[in-house]
This record gives sequence, structure tokens and C-alpha cells, in this order.
Amino acid sequence: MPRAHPPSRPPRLLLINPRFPESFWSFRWAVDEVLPGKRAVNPPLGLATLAALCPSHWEVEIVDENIEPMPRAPHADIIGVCGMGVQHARQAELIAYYRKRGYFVVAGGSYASLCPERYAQLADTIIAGEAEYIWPQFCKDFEGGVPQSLYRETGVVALSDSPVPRFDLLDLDRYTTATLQFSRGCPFLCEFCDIIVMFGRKPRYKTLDQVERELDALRARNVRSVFFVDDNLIGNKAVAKELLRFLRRYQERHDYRFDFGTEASLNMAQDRELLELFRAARFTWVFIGIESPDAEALRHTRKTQNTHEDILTSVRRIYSYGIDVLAGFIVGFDSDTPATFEQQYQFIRESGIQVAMVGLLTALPRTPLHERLRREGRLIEHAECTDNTKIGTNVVPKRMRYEEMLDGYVALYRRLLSDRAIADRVRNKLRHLRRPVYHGEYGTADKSRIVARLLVKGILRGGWLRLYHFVRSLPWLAPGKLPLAILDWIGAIAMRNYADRHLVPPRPRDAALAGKWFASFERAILRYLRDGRASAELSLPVGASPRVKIRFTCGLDRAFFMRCLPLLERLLRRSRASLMLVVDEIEIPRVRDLQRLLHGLARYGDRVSIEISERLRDLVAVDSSMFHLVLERPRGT
Ligand code: B12
Ligand code: SF4
Repeated sequence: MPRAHPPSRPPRLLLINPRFPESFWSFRWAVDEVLPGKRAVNPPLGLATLAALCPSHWEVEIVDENIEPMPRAPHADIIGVCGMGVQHARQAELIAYYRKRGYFVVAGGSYASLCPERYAQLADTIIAGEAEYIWPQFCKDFEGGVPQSLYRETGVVALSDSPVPRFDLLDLDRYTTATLQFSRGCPFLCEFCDIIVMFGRKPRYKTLDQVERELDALRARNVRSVFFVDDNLIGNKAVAKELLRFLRRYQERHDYRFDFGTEASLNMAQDRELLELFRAARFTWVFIGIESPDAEALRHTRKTQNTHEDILTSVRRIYSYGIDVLAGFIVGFDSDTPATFEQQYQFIRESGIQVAMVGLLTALPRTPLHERLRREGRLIEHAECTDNTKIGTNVVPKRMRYEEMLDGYVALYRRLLSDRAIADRVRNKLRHLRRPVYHGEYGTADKSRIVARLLVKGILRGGWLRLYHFVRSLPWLAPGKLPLAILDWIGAIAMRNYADRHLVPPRPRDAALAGKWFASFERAILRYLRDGRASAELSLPVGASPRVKIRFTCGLDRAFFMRCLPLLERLLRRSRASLMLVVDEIEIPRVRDLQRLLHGLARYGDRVSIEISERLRDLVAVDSSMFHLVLERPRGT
């Protein structure tokens, strides 16, 4: 298809959500091992909204690479790829791949909105900002054969103009929770926040009619759990109360069909009417940016809304309405010292907050924090800063050394995710959380399956000590609280599992183990190595886990693949090594053997990259939602 020319039939648009690198928010262990039939936490709501903004005669499809493979040669004229900062590398890879194959490629989403200049060399068109007005303009221009390279929203989008997202294009059964957005923007002034840069400080709202239509659409798709992805649902309390009253009536009419959750600021705790309404509408949890128990740090970062009352008192008041609290915490504020870690630990433990997302202070582009740190010479210009829960940031702390901050951060997580601390938090929460709104959104059969999996794969695998802490944390005399305790353990073990794999320095024993393993691997496939049918390399980079690269070429037989599988599996099971498989040339009958090999390695997919020659790409099916399927090296990255 010629780029930028109008097709003779209605355009076909494919929208792609690139694979996320794993983070705490992936809750990988819970999704893979415990929750029946799920592949990811939330669907790409931005893409479903964009799909609804297309002219009605356009054919639109959505592919979420977090639950299904990316298509190699889709029937599409335009490909739109979204992305947060954490997805940028994969987003860029996908854009380059599709562009090279002649598709017209558009980039959009959170990161393109915040820094469109990073896409200038990558995409044919960039959509920067909310898409409600600029996307229809692009569609018109595309059909007219004159698409521009950049569409930037500079005005204010009225959310009453936002359509009901095309939920029908999403496979909602594969996600733990569906999403819906009521408002954008937040009235507060937190110095590090990019939300107010992107969406402004005057919250904008959809109408209740729109919310009703979206809920009806979700109900029609059998959804039970809904996350209101507002930046701050109570940005305007009067409007929030109206919404909650509406939701209460909606739930009454529909037999309390939904469990809701949302993000809100801590000042919700000081309004009892609001809390009562949250409870009545059946909000089971709320995510709050607490950031720090230290008032000085909060004042410095201009988060003064958290300083009106003792934070523990606020959290416990929310609990007293039966609503669970998930929270974000930050270390690295200007007033933070090495003593801050202990203070954060004690606060999180006492508050009983189980899903405590602790992140390092990160300066996102265009935020006031970014400007200030640059002025002060405390910005590490090219440091990776798209995931604040990784070990590393672009901020130079003021009252501790950078390394001290990283060490303290990792140690804080290790303490929080010990079996004892998990159990202490369950108990500390349930002591104050009376009459929980949450009863578990699954049916009886699924509930038993979930508990059985948690016990076998999570609790017993953790040994006797974990079993002991699990048992002592359960509310034996208050069975109504049991589902929440179970949910907390699932979330905590998922976070622990992530931390065990990602928040640890490379283990010297991995290098030793990989060295030994490699020698025996070479022996096992010696004859293939000798005549050049395969090659294998081991690298032991300083400060990183071992890497093994295997190249397959012509002349391999089935025995080779059968020999490789148990050996590779052993390497991945016993160490944190990563594996790169390069498939240059293999004969057609060997494709099935390769496929079997991949099937056997799927459970370690997050550490396995696969590069396949152009000729074989259409013959070997690689599920890019499981493995990292290497595409083109993108231009400009
Ligand atoms: C829901 C949400 C999540 C969910 C679900 C994510 C998902 N699958 O989509 C969860 C909780 C899993 C999540 C996790 C994370 N998140 Co988040 N998340 C959000 C939140 C609150 C809402 C996003 C949303 O659905 N909005 C509703 C839709 C309708 O709006 P939209 O996405 O902005 O889309 C509009 C336009 O951008 C455009 N558009 C969207 N896509 C596309 C694509 C194309 C081709 C085009 C043309 C246009 C277009 O059209 C839409 C309509 O106007 C935002 C905050 C926010 N307000 O954006 C943060 C946000 C996107 N998350 C963020 C971050 C950092 C993360 C994490 C990295 C946090 C962490 N440290 O772990 C993780 C990483 C993800 C992971 N590993 O799973 C940042 C991203 C920063 C950035 N600019 O890149 C945000 C902006 C929050 C913040 N304060 O900074 N997140
Ligand atoms: S309360 Fe949250 S969304 Fe609002 S400005 Fe602060 S960090 Fe941003």
C-alpha cells in the first residue's frame, strides 16, 4: 500500500498495545499461576476509545500483545501503536517493523502525548494528547490523502465528547479487571506529577448518561470488576458524590453486579459522607498516592493535601467503611535520609497496606520537578526513568548518596515482602477493616480453585514458616474478612515473586552455575557445533545475569532439539540467565521440533528472546505475548 494515499475502499485500522516489560503492576505470578483464564491485569482502554472515534465505515481491530501475539502481516492499511514510557522500546520496535513492511504507522498514547519529539524519526504520524478531536481530523486527512506528521491537542477536550469505548473489540475475559474513565485531571499540585501537565488541574467529567452506557456495555460482556481509571476520582467532591449516588442506584437496579475500585486523593478520608457513598456504591478498594509519612517531605513536594491529618488515622477511617487501601510511596525526596526507609517500613507495616507500590522519586519530562532538578544540576539526563519501581532513577538525592538510596530501597522491599511482614500487614489491616465491601468477584468453583492454587503454588512452596505466618494471619473468627486476606496474600506473593527475580543484584553463583552448565551443554551438542550446524555462546557481563545465545542453522535433526530442551529448561529453572535463540535457517520438517522446544520454554518466556530470519518468519509461530520476539532494530533508538 502506498504510504499516505487514500485506499480505494474503507481503511482498515489495526491498533496495537505493545508488550509491557514486567513490573510490579503486572502481578505476573497471580495472573499466570492463580487466577483462572487471565493473562493481564487491565485492558488497553485508550485503544478502545480511539476505535470508537473512527468513522463508522472503518474496519477496526485491536491486538493487545500482553495477551496475544502481534500479527506479522496483518490485513491493515494503518497501524496505530500506543504506549506508556515503559513500553517505548517495544512500541518503537513494532513501529519500525510495520513501517518497513509498507504500512502507514501512527504513534499515540501516554508517552507520545508527554514527549512527541521522541517519535519524530519513528512514526508516519504522531498523535500527541487526548485524541477525541485530533483523531477524527487525522482520519479525515488520511482518507483525503493528506495525513500530517503531527497532530497535537492544544485546547481542552470536553469529556462529554468522548464516545463509549469499543469494549466489543477487547477480549475482556482475559483481564482481571475492566476499566472505565469518568474524569481527567486533578486539582492538586504535586511537583513530580505528569498528570497535571498532560490533563490539567481542572477536572473534566463525562455525563452520568455516558457512564451508564459504558456500564451497560460492560454488563453485557459479563464484567464484574471495574477500575475507574481516573487520576483522582474526587478531584471535585460535589461531582464525585453525584457519580457515587448514581452508581449506588445503578448497582441497586442491577443486583450489585459490579465491584469497583479507583484512584483518589487522601482527603477522601476526611469526608464521611463521601466514604459512605463509596461504600454504598460498592467500591471495594481505592488507590491513594500517600508517598511518604513524613510531613516535611510532603510539603517539599507540594503534596499538602496529605498533611491535613495523621495519615494512619485517615487510612484507618477508610478501612472502617469496609474499603481496602492500595497505595503509592516514594523515596528520594529532598528531605529524605537513610532513616526514611525505616520510617516508611514502620508506617506501611502499621497501616496494613499490602499493595504498597514503593518507587524511587523520578523526574518525568515537563514536570516542575524536572525543571527544578535541572536548574539545580541534580538531573541525570539520560537515565532511564519510565518505571519508578526499577532500581535506578534520574534524580540525584540531596541528603543521601545515590547508591545508598538504591540499597535502602531494595532492602525496604525485601523487608516488606518477608512472610512475617505480609502476615503482620494482613492482621493490622483486618483489625480496622470491619465489614469489608469485598466478598470476591468469582463464582464458588473458581474461588475454590483460586484458594487451592494459592495454597499449593504460593503458601506451601514458601515452606513451613510461610505456612505458619499465613495461618496466623487469617481472620478465623471473622469469616467475612477471609476473601480479603486471601486476596492480600495473592497480591503479596506476586510482588514477592517479582522482587525475587527483578530487585536483586546478579548472584555470583549464577555465573558459576552457567559456566558449568555451558560446558555440559557444549558436550551434549558437540557434533552439531563441530560441523557448524549450530553455535552457542555464553557471556557473563559484569553486574548482570549470564546470557546464552544459540544459533540454529541447516542440517539439524530432531535429536538435537530433543537434547536441547531439558538442558535449556534446566538452565532457566536453576539460574536467572537469559537466553537468545537465533533461528537463521532450518529445514521445514524441523519447524515442528523448534515449535516443541519453544512450547517447553514458554514458562520462562520473559527471559527468552527469539530472532527469526525473514524467510522463516511466517512458518514459525512465536507467541510474542510470551517471548520477546525480536523485530527490526528501530531507527533513531
Ligand atoms: C489504568 C492505568 C494503568 C493500568 C492499566 C494499564 C493498561 N493496560 O492500559 C495499570 C495499573 C496496570 C498501570 C500500570 C502502570 N502504569 Co499506568 N496508568 C493508568 C492510568 C491511570 C489510566 C490510563 C487509561 O486507561 N486512560 C484512559 C484512556 C481513555 O486514556 P489514554 O490512555 O490517555 O488514551 C487517550 C490518548 O492517549 C489517546 N491514545 C491512547 N492510545 C493511543 C494510541 C494511538 C495509536 C493513538 C493515535 C492515540 C492513542 O486516545 C485516548 C483518548 O483520548 C494512567 C493515568 C492517565 N490518566 O493516563 C496511568 C499511566 C498511563 N501509567 C503510568 C505508569 C508509569 C505505569 C507503570 C509503569 C507504573 C509502575 N511504576 O509500575 C505501570 C506499567 C504497566 C504494567 N507493567 O502493567 C504513567 C505513564 C507515564 C507516561 N507518560 O508514559 C501514567 C500516565 C500515570 C502517571 N502518573 O504518570 N497503569
Ligand atoms: S494527587 Fe495525584 S494526580 Fe493529583 S497532582 Fe498529586 S500526584 Fe498528580
